Amino acid sequence: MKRSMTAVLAVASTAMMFLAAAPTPAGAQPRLTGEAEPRATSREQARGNSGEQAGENSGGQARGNSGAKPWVTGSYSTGAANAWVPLPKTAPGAKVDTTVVVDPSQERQQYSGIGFSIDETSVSNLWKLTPAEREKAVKLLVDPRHGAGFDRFRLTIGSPDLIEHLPFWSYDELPPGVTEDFELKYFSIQRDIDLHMVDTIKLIQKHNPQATFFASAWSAPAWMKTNNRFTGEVALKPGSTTEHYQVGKLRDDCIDVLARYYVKYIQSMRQHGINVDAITLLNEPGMDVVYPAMDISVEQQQKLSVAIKREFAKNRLKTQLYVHDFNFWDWRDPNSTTTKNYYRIFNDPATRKAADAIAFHPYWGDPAVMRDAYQQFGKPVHMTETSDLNPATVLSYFRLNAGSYTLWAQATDQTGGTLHWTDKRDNNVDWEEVGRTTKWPDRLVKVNTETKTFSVRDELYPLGQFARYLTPHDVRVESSAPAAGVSNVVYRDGSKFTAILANSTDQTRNIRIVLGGNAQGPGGGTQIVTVPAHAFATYQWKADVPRRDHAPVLRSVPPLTVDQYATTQFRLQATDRDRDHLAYYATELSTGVSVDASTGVVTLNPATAGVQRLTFHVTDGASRDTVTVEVTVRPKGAPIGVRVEAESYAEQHGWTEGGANFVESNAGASGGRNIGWTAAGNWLSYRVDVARAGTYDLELRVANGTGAAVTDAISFRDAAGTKLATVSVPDTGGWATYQSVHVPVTLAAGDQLLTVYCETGGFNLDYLTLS
Ligand SMILES: [Ca+2]
Ligand SMILES: [Ca+2]
Repeated sequence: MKRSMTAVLAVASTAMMFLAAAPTPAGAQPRLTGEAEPRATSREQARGNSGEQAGENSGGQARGNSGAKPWVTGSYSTGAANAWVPLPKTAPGAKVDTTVVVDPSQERQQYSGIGFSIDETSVSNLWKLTPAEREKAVKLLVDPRHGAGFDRFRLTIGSPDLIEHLPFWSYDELPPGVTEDFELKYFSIQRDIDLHMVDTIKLIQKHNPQATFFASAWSAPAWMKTNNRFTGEVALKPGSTTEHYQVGKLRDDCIDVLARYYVKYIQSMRQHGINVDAITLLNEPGMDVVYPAMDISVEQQQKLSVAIKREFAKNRLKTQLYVHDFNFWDWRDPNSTTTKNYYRIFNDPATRKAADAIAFHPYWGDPAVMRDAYQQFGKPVHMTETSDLNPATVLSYFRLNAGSYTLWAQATDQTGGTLHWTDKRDNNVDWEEVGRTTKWPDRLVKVNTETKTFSVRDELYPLGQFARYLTPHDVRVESSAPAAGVSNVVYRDGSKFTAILANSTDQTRNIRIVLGGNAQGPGGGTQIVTVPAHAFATYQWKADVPRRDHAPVLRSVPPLTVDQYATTQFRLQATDRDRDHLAYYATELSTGVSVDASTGVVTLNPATAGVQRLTFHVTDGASRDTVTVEVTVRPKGAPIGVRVEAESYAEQHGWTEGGANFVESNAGASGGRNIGWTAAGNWLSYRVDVARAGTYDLELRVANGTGAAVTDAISFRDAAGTKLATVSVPDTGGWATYQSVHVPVTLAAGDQLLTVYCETGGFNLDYLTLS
């Protein structure tokens, strides 16, 4: 696991600076879908399941002016409404706000699920409900027709790092006097049965027969380890007073028996009717903590991977092996020399062959590592543990090729308690005290142990916009980058397309969907879909995919030099021998860059100075061509009234440039990024062009997850270092939950550097605006 936000702050405060318009088509017309059905039908077709119609999301929908059947079906959720609502009708003649380009010539990862962990704390809380209330909770979470349709679950092999009922346990606990058990005679999963883990899985299977399960161990049994201890043991690294390492290592002579231990677990679960279709090699190898954890070297990981696959084959198990199961940063970080660089396990061809997928956790590092690993090794990547409930994060991770998204430890009680988890590096920690004092409030499910009722967070509903509709038959296809406040991810199952669109703005957005160069909808290009403000909406429709013929060709674009915060345009030009309709798009766009899908006109209003390489594509739906344009942005001050992204700083002090992820990827932040890991004495400067001297309103967009307001956290200074204003940061309730604070500042005229100075740390900064 997972640093909780409190843990993140603790690390930060100890100054460990890592992180941790398309043309009207004359050609192919999309076919109309027959009925207004959601996933129920696709799942039944895909998985041979009988079923009923899903009533609550088969109404409404975008209809043609002719009054014909809807061409697109689906639903939307704003979260707060706590419902999956029929798609709104699009007003006739509505203005198109943006175009989503779908490129079926570019297939990416298969969808394999969204769900949560069957950890003992969560299970224990669910079993404090009455049977009827528990069933209601599970149904709301996993039923694809009447609930969110969660379908991917993480089981724990022995106890994980977080449980309600002590002690932590493995499945091979030895009686006094017995020191080893290479025959695994004492193997038993009885504790999982006694603690209702198996019962909970059965309940999930009842309400979602398509649910799938994978499993992770946090440690081998104590006797297989060099220090004969199941929980973690830490020591200071030689020569360091702050950095620790995990003392407990896997014994080299226990690699094979650990592989057989995994086999026995999978076989035991099968006896209960539970198919564990994948295991991870080990949760977070080498984590320097005192909860259950174990170190395995790169060489041991290689040998264990091969041993596991050998034992699986011997026992005719088709179970997959996910390697890594740790942070982005621990896999690889080109900007850091201290990462574990576990990607090195693939230097061994046998390990590369044994691994079916690479599993990631998000607590440290850059999520783009998933995309890079997917491209480099050609293997699926999965988010196997995360506490991030933000549906925007799910969408962005799926765009980075994650095949699944599994939440961690999502049910606590009304106080946020009932868990034993600590980041304290104390080998003799008082676990009873940890259990009394550790609180993880505001998880997805809150169980009130007094009233025996539950409540869920609003995020459940937008998360259902993915899980209710997608199946493992759906493969992601490439699609255009977020634009006009609307992001998207698109999947294809044969001729059926599923698009999830997220509108992060305060206004309704009307969106044209273009497949290749062809507008989607009856009548050809006249149809648009409408996404309400702050909604996640799912659209399904059927369309013919263009056949492969002649690829479009993009003309190269010479390098450009432009001014920061000034608007410049150029045009992409492509030809196609078949005269196909073409669409222009980019999969990633930096702030201030946009491309018109039909004309290929690129508009630059760069927020960041320096050299940028911009990559654009053109597609006819059957193939694509790509061009990269080098743009040099000359630094200029931001005019008054223009939003200045925190990450677009001119200079900074206090953070390690390139050595730490202080510029954090954050799907909820403006421009997709924020500045984090603030500490007293750090500063960021910004270039601002003040046309007229005067008093302006300074807006700072900040987040603070410490649980307390930070008084006088920031001073705003001019180029001479004079304090123009001091700003306090409120408790915003989370590190990704932003609020604006306003303060008046008096500025001289001219293009000048202004500084955001951290008087203290304890906040994230998204952007600032002077107006
Ligand atoms: Ca063509
Ligand atoms: Ca930002």
